Amino acid sequence: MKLSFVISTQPTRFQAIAFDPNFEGNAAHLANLGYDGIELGVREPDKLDVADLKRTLAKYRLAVPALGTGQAFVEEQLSFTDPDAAVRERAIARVKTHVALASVIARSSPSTPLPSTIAQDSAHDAPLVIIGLIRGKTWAQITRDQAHAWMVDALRDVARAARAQNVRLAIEPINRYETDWVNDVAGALTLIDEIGADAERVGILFDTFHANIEEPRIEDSLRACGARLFHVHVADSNRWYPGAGHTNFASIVATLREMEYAGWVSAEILPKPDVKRAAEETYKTIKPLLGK
Ligand code: LER
Ligand code: MN
Repeated sequence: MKLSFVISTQPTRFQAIAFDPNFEGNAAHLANLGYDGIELGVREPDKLDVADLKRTLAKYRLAVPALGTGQAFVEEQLSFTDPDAAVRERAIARVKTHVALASVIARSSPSTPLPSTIAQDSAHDAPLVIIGLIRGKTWAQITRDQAHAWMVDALRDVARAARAQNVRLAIEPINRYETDWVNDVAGALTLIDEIGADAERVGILFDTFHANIEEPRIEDSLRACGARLFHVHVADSNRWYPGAGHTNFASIVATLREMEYAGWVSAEILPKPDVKRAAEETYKTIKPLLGK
């Protein structure tokens, strides 16, 4: 298992993600601590200086395991279920730019070369685009069934684009205070079945913060993901760094090990007391559990 830390590439209202204009400073700090990668929260991929980003990632030998898309919802209200068709189309088009960016970054990533035994079009280890808040919510003026149908259609469309570029999608169950559906692993598994994409293309991002609110037993819900578990976000029960609350990370990582999960564990946490300290404390608590 590898360890990464979520950083936003621009200022955001989403609190559990650090933005520091000194991206290179953050990268240097994370690399010095021993992190393997940076997960990026990107609102508008087309506005990123990709060459500069790739230069920094290569300099510090950091991979990008996943791209977050939620800021397009938080900052611009783009979603797959908006009653306005033009907004839905913009949301789909936006996530396709995330897919394209994930593919470009992965190809240049120095620390995640594809093993030679794995064909270039294999989904194994392919970069992830996260589908969280961007999937949208229900609305008073449209039926829940209609919103659900739009969400499923959008996901099928984006999954096709992901397949063409060897990118995977990770559906993130998000707690009830942030969205009014797909709050738990059971809901995400049902949705994935409905999308009908190949098993290796669409899976689950399991976030321990949301799970602490929604899942009866975190370990059982992790096991329920099985091979659909594509990615893990760690945050403690208060969304501070692991170790600052009462979530049992030793038991969580032991369960991941038991499941032979070989993916990434990514800290998506409040930048408290500050980004650097949050990254240091996370590393201290999580890295020894992950082993090599
Ligand atoms: C994003 O990964 C997340 O966990 C959500 O809380 C976004 O609001
Ligand atoms: Mn998350």
